[in-house]
Formats: sequence, structure tokens, C-alpha cells
Amino acid sequence: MAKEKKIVDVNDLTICEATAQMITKSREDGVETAFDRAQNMKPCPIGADSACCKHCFMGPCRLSAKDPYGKVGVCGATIDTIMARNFARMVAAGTAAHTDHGMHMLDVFRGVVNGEISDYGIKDEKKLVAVAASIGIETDGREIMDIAKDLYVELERTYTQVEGEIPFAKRVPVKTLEMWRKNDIVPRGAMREIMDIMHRSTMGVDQDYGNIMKQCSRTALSDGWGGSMVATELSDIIFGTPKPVVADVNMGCLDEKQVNIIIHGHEPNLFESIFASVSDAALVEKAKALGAEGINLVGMCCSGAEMLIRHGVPHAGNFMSTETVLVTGAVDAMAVDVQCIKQGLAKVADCYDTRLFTTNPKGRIEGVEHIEFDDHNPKECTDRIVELAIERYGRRSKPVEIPNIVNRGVHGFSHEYINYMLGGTFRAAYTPLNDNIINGRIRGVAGVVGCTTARSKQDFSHVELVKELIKNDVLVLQTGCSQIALAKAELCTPEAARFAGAGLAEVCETVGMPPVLGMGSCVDNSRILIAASEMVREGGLGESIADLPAAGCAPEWMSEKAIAIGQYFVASGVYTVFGGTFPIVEDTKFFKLLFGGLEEQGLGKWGFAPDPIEMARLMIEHIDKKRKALGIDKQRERILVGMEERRDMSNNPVTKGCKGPMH
Ligand code: NFS
Ligand code: SF4
Repeated sequence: MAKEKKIVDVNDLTICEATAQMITKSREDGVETAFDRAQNMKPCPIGADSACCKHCFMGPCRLSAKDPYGKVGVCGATIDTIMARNFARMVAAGTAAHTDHGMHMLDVFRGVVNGEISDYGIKDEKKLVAVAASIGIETDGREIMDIAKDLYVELERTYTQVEGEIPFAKRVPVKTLEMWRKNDIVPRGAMREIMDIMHRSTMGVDQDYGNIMKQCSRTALSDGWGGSMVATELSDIIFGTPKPVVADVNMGCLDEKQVNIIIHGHEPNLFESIFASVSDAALVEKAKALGAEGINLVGMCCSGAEMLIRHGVPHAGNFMSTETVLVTGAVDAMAVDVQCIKQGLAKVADCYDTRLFTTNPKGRIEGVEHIEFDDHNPKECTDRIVELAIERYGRRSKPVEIPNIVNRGVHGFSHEYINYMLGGTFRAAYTPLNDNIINGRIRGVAGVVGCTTARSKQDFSHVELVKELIKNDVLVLQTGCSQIALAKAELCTPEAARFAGAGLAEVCETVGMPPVLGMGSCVDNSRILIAASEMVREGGLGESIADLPAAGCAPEWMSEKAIAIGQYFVASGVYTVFGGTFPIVEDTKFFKLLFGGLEEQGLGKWGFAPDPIEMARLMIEHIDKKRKALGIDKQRERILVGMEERRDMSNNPVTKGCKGPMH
């Protein structure tokens, strides 16, 4: 007899009303999504603790979290070795994903520089010059293309260099870099580091968890300061550096009267090309001939976040909404490239007659039509996708149901723009940000990033955590699926300053900025690293990134990429808190290293809390500890007293039964 499937109340699965509406519809339609599959797939408890090893077939070996030192693997591997090797492989996979994406941008850049790619060019020459200068390339009086050629050669070293330090190590604050050198964790080239970590984590190589951890840092740094940073910087140079733009998010961005196309994935070139295709007059005419009012292009996940911050292209939702958006029946085509693309999309697309296309040679899905994307002739692929979407519009037969929810916000806070916004055109600098931190109006800075997951209520922890942080005067920087969660909760608006503490609210109101600054995709976490370096360089907040009153968090993480990001933040000196679950056995030596030992070595450290308010508490406590070490806690204390008093007043909108701006 088939086991009865567990059905959970939609309100326990997500706080995104549009997604909830579509989960309900999917159930009525008899269509299964990840939300329901998760209820019927119990995570393996041993794997969840990272207490098993299948690195050779004398195993798989399973150790016990209850008695971690009671047993070793067949080869003798201890719990610490096993957990460290598993962790290393997650770092390797996450780093590989980001750096391969960066490498693809490098391929595009090479094509542009050599004149082999003509559909894209160099859109931001100023940024090209700035990036080149930042790594020591002579720029004075030189032709743009000459600088670009040198930049290409330098950046290629990020991947292929076998010895020495990656080029962007030159951007790292001196004290932080010194500490990396002392710990021997400055990355050489990403390919070398990933190869090294894969080698040492095979059976019978590195069996010292501390030594494995060092290579985890080195590899992850080759992502944050390497592959991811190259991806961000080159995408800005080729497609434009973001500046604040008003844009809409949520499923209401779909339009029943138009041909709807969703791009979901991670590399911006596919999206940029289809952006051109949808304004092609002939294609628009074709759509109109079939009765459509136009062609509506919408993003999802990270390439969506990039198009949102760069061009204000509307965004339909984050990772946990990619299947449910198809349940609207309104999506005529969805084209995907790489990363975070659920295989389950194929079946859901089938059920609603949405045309689903893979486009990247390394990202195919069994049974799904593949239209290969080639940067040398990108429009061939994207025009075809648009044509097929129009065709599907013409034969729409099933009823369409689009949740009527759109949330408007301001996005696109590149580190260059933060500089300009706070400093003004003539004195662009991080001085005002640092000053406001020193005088205590801003308590500190938090990066809140990362995924949504079928294992926790979608968006809930992101929104609760960020509300708690801004209420306590912590300025929040955001990327990835987290940014979309907060955009849907309407906290990416200048008006959201009313939810901030008095100090942060004052700064936001003076500058006209939101308390939550959307910076883009997950590779754009490198923007946060650069912003942190600028803050150190500006002065007054210590000498290394580890001195800053700052913290990071991925409250609903699920991807190996998140582990790589967490590790490069930790290795850069940032206290980084993860929510949901953490693949580790508590009170082991490896646990103590991650959650404390690394900090003693001068790096940051990991933190974990299942509850968003607890995450906020840990982060704020850390920020206050750093303020104290910098001797700027006194200024802050005075303001805090005022704040407490203010909060006692029952008419305070922040504390008075505020359920947040979700509607
Ligand atoms: Ni980042 Fe982007 Fe989202 Fe998580 Fe996936 S889309 S790269 S991994 S789920 S934030
Ligand atoms: Fe077991 Fe050791 Fe093989 Fe891992 S490497 S599966 S612990 S024998």
C-alpha cells in the first residue's frame, strides 16, 4: 500500500503570499512542488550532522553524533577528519560554481577584447580603468582597449596561476592580508586551490582537520576575492555598473495580457541577450499579431537579481518560488542556464504547458528542450526562445491565475554607488559611513544573504532577522535570494526607514536611502568584501576587516555555494551566522575550530542559530564587542539610553504590534 503523503498548511511553508496562493493551486491541480516533496523526504540524520563518509568503498562509514569519539571509520578516520573533509568538498563545489561562472565572464571579456564577440562591448570604461588601477596596471594616458588587454591577462591568473597571490589580493586591507600570509592561506589560482582541496580530501591524504581547514580558507578566498569578484567586476564593465533603480518584484510582475518570459539562473549574458531580443520590433509585432499587448521579460534567482539591480528588470521571486511561479499558467517560456535549477521544474512546466529551455552546455535536464547559447551569436538562441514563447502564448488554453501582488523598491547599491551616495559627487568617500558608525547613529553593518529552502518557512527568517537588525540601527547589505525576500516585504524602500532605530533612520532620511541595500546576486557578495575593505581603508574602524563592527548571515541557506561564501567571509575576518541547520556534530574539535578557534587565529568565525531573533542577537552582540574593542562603545551607549526610552513609549511603530509591511 502506498504511504499516505503528508500535507502541511501553506502558512507553515512560506510567508510569501503569492507563493502560498500558488502552492494551494498546485495542490488543487494535483501538481507536486518542492514544498510538498520536502515533507515526504526526511533528511538523513547522520548526513545532516556530516557524520558519514563515502570517500572510499571500504565504507560508506557512519559515525554517531551521540558518541562522536566512540568509533572511527574503517580506515581509522575520526569524526573531525570526516566532517572536515565533507566541509572541504562543499567549499570546493561552491567555489567551483562561482569561479566557473566568473571564468565564463572572462571568456566573454576575452571575446570582446579580441573583437570576436560583437554583441557585447565595454559599457563602463570608468570602472574598467578603476579595476585595472586597483591591481597595479598602468592606466594613465593609455587607450581603453590596451588597458582591457592587460586586465584580461591579469585576471586570467585568478584561475590559472600556479604560484604567487591572486591579483585581487592587492585590494585586501594590509593587516588582513598579513594575517592570511601568516596562516599561509593566500590563494594562488582558483583551479589550483580546488584541485588541491579535492586531492587532500580523498581517502588517505589530509587527516588533520586543522590542516584541511586551512585549505578550506584558501579555496574559499579564491572564490570571494577571485572567481566571484571577477564575475562581478567584469559583468559591471561589460553590462554596466549598477546604481539605484526603482523596480518591481513578486509574481504580480507577470501580465496575463502579454507574452511572459522568465529567465532563471546565474550568468548575466543570457539575460542581457534576451533583454535585447524582447525589444526586437519584428518579435514584438509577432506577439501583437497574436493578440498580446507586448512581451514581458521577468527574472528569477541570481541572474534575475543582477538584471534587477542593473536595469530595473522586474523579478518574480527567489529560489523557492521557481516551480510555483509556473503554476500561474501565465509563463509562456522559462529559460535557464546554470545553478539552483530544480529538475522538478520540468514536470511542473509540462503540467502547465510552459515551454522550458536549457541553454548552457553544462546544464541540461533530461527531457527538456535544449537551445544552446553561444556568446558569439547570442541572439540566435534568445530570439528563438522569444519566438517559441510567442507561439505558446498563441495557444494558451488553460486558465491563468496570477497573484495580484507587486512590491516596489529601490535596488542597485554597488559599492561604488554607496561611496558616491554617502559622500557626494565631489567628495565620494566612505567617510560619512564611517563617521556615522563611529558616532553611533549606525551601530554596525550586516550582510544578510543566501538562499531560501524547502526546509524552513520561505522568507520568514530573512525578514524577521533584517527587521530586528535595522530596529537596532544595523545597516543591512543584501544579495541573492535574501534580497528578493526583503524586497517582497517592502523593506528595500526609503520609507522602510520608519522600521529602523532612531540613529539609522536619521541617516536614511538624510540621504534618502533604504535601511536595506540590495547589491545583487550571490557573486555580488564580492561587493560587500570591497565595501568592507573601503571602510577599513577610510580609517577609524580598525586596521583589518576583522576589526569592523560587522557581521554576516545566511538564515535560510541550502546550497554548497553558501558554505563557500560563508567560509570566505569567515576567512576575511567576518563573524558569519547560519540558520536552519549546520552540518556538524557539536562539541567536537572541528566544531570548536569553526565556532571559535578560527577567530583566535585572527580570522572571523562561524555562528549558528535556528531562530532569526537569536541570529540577530548573536550578530548585534558581536558588533557591540567590536565597537568596544575600537573604543567607540561610549558614543553608542548614550544613544542607546535614548533609544530604550523611546522604545518604552507604547506609540512606537517599531514595537507596537508591528507585523511588518507584508500585505
Ligand atoms: Ni545563491 Fe543564486 Fe538563491 Fe542560494 Fe541559489 S539562486 S547563487 S545559491 S538559492 S541565494
Ligand atoms: Fe570509511 Fe575511511 Fe573510506 Fe571514509 S575513507 S568511507 S571513513 S574507510
